[in-house]
Amino acid sequence: MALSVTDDALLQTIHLYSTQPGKEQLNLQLFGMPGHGKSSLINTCLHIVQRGAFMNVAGSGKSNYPITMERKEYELTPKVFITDNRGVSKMSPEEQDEMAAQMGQMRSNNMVKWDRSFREKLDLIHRQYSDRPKEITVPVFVYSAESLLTTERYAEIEPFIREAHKITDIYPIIVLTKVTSRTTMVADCHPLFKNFGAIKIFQVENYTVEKHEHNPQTQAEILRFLDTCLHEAEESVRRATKDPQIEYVRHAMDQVYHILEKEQEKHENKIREMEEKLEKNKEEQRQIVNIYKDKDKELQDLRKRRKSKCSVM
Ligand SMILES: Nc1nc2c(ncn2[C@@H]2O[C@H](COP(=O)(O)OP(=O)(O)O)[C@@H](O)[C@H]2O)c(=O)[nH]1
Ligand SMILES: [Mg+2]
Repeated sequence: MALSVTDDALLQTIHLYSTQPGKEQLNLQLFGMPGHGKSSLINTCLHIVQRGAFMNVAGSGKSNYPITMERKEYELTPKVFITDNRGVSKMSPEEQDEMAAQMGQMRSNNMVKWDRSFREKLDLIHRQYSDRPKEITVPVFVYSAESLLTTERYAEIEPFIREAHKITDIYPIIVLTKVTSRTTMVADCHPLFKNFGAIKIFQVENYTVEKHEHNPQTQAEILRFLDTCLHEAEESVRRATKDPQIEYVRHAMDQVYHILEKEQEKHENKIREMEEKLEKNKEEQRQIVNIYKDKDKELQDLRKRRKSKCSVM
């Protein structure tokens, strides 16, 4: 594998990278829909950084089985890890929630669980807050240039990008994959992602099981991408404006607030319904009483009339 002077320098920077005191490792968290090339991106990064033979370490092509709940971490260097997350099919609130948990480093047993109950979520915060992992998280969003970025898709992705930024204080780094055959689509994607604030965009033709002969463009782009991730991580530590875990707790608290608000609304509606029912019952009672009164009056009149008839006779 030939290395240009620039590539060689970048590769060295990556290998020599060491986290700042207090932080043990850097974690590049990959997100994106199934089949968009996350596992392939990991294989490509491992192959380029470690300079060994190409291997399908991350299990590329196995993404069509959504039951895979695993979240796997791969070591690029002793200080830099790259994490493959379960493919996201729809950017549903549950999935966004789970991504928020992962970016806030609030996860349990490395298992991805979309439907974590509220109680579990709070317990997790409790348990992990005292034993906080010292990772720096850089969110990376993987998007295939073969997939049309429609308005609906755009609307689905937007909250994720916003949330990822809110939690990590880093705009997700965008990696567009499968770019060779889709150059026009790639150009269309750029302004859309930039609109989200995600201005760091890379175009990668991944190495795949079928096609992994040396590609100087892929190599250069991957090295630039990794170098940018390191820079972003260091910048965020330097800014130190946000603590991802506190941001996650905030996110969870917002949810408690919304759940309580909804519950209260439900109760208020129920009370209103019962009050209306009570009012209706009272009205019915009033009507029955009136009917009785009328009947009673009729009866008395009848008696009076009978009495007078009798006295006449
Ligand atoms: N041509 C091409 N194929 C790719 C690229 N990246 C991934 N693939 C193929 O797309 C399919 C899904 O990739 P995979 O990495 O498993 O996606 P994941 O579900 O996001 O992990 C596999 O068949 C890969 O070989 C790429 O950049 N170019
Ligand atoms: Mg995969």
